Amino acid sequence: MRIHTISTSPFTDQKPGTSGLRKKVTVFKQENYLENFVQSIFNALDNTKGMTLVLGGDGRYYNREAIHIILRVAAANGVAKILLGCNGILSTPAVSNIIRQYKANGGIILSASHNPGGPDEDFGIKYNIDNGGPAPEKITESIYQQSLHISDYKIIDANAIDMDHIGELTLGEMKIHIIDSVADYADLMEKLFDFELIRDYVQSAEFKFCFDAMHAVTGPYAIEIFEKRLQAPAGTVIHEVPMADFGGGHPDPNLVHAKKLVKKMYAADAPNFGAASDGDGDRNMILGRHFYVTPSDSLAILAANTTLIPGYAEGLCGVARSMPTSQAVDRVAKVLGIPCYETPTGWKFFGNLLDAGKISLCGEESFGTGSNHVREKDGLWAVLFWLNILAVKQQPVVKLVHDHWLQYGRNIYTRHDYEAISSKKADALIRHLRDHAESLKGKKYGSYEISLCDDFSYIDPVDGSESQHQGIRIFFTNGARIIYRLSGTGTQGATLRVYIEQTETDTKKIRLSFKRTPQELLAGLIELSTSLADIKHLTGRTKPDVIT
Ligand code: VG1
Ligand code: CO
Repeated sequence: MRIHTISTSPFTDQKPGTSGLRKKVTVFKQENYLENFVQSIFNALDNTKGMTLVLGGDGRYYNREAIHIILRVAAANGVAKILLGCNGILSTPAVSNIIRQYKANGGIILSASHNPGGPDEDFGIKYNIDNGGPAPEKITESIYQQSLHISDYKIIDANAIDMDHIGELTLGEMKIHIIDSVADYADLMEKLFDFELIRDYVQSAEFKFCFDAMHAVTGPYAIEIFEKRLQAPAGTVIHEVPMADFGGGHPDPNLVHAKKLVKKMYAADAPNFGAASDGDGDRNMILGRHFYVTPSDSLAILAANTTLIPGYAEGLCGVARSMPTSQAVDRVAKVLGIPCYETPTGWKFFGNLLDAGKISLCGEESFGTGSNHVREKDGLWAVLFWLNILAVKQQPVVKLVHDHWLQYGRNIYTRHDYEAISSKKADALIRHLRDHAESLKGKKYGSYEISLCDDFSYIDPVDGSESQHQGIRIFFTNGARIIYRLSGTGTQGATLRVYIEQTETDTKKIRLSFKRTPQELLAGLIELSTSLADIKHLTGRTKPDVIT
């Protein structure tokens, strides 16, 4: 095996964002671009010699080519063994599980998650550590620093391997185990949930279920779990074949992009339960018949019903949510008498809390829910959690949610995204808010009075690391909140996310809210969110591109 040391020069744009490095495929295809980043990962790790790593991706365009490059760089850096998903496919939660199950030293996930795929679309790469979770900021920052100072990378010559058959091969001195992408993950799900009960439920005449895999990574997982192991009728899973371009769609499970599923769920003969997952399988959207469950509510409902699930029968030690996620789960934690942590956006902030046994369930408003079973958010896990609850309770989704609100109170919630605005304008908007935070306190707008405005910063309670500038928060005296932050996953300009939340504890008003949409219920606060940040003037936009 000949190891080549190739001279290279740094790219200045390899700073990992909320979830790894995401760029257009055309950027990744530049000479040395991927090689540089992979070598920077290895340089940031103490010692790559003898390591075992997990490798796989969501099957998007450039997945296979990237795997070949990564294998050759890994072999040259002395990595001993790679566990590679068959066909190069592994969902993000499956990677997390495999790292943990086989005690690997880490893993590399190739995905740009919910972003579209194809020659002119997005690609991404992310490093996960030995707990199975995304590398913490300390490591991503070190990878970035390495990328800024890299002068060469190591690579071996090798032909493309056959990754489409389970088995073992060697590349130079490195072993490659091509593993079944689905089996270990499906086995784990069987350990956590009551498959027998769910099997009966999904086969009963009165229950109909539809899962939209969005031509992304979860197709094979969903077929194995829902149609094979749980014996749901054939056709329960739609868009089940993973495609390099996700069939031309955005693999983003929300009301805008999961069109076919949403149409089905709002039709006259709609199924009782609908769900979808994203490009890499870590997100989930939950729908009932003619009813959409807000992700923040979904998290709270899972927390409130945990003890119905065999794998969580002992209850929760604590919960966490990302800062912009609604405070619905806080209410449940309060009733349960357990701590509730508030972290910056991104799953990497939950890892320490999960490892330290401070929390066992966590989630984000962006269709992400997970637990201590792995160290990533987990789409199919959340769907199974819901199925298990429904199988025990035998109630329509809408009733379950309404009853939850009546018992715990309702956090009416929406997120408005302004996509692909110029970075300069977006930065100016946030800076403007930050600079005026102090002066906003005490200001009154109709029935809304600002009690506090700040820029969220977080000190990790486990390792003391500090993360600043995580979003501008505006609190109102009546419990409402507006939050502004810029996305860290986009590949074009900046995306401004505005999170709007209002609390309601009066059961009479909660009942009245059943018939109205969050957009109607929050109209006044939404209006205020645009005027407070001067969105129209500073970005030129009159309405958001995506509302969830
Ligand atoms: C978004 C979401 C965040 C999520 C992240 C990764 O980040 O808001 O909650 O953790 O995507 O999810 P941002 O910085 O664009 O707001 V995924 O499914 O892309 O791995
Ligand atoms: Co994702």
